[in-house]
Amino acid sequence: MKHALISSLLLVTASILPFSSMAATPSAADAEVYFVEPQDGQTVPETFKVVFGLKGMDVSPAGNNQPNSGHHHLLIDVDSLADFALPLPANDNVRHFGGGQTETMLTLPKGKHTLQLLLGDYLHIPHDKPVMSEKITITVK
Ligand SMILES: [Cu+2]
Repeated sequence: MKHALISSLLLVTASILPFSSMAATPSAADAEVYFVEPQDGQTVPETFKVVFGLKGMDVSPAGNNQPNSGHHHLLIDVDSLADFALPLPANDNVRHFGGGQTETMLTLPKGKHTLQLLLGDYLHIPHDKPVMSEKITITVK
């Protein structure tokens, strides 16, 4: 009985919420995320510095719902993301910088790797439209 009441309340709540409230955080039209370093095609040592650049929006920590802002995610050897409407996974290939960091030291095994930056909103969800860098290729020697 209690269960039925809760689920009907949830149904009502879901149906009265406007669809737009489920939509992703808008990005700024001129927003751009890019690598300050390394450069595309660069050869780097096993541990190297990665510096994130952002124009047109502000960096703010995860959990901080501030308009026109987000935090960096570094995608390592990621070909494609499953779903831009969901919070980004956190794993070795998808690194979150929820503290609002704009650089990191990265250690990767020798060989070729791709790097790409993707801004996420306060809930780690890519913006609409996504603010994503070029995918760069580096060689770790
Ligand atoms: Cu995140």
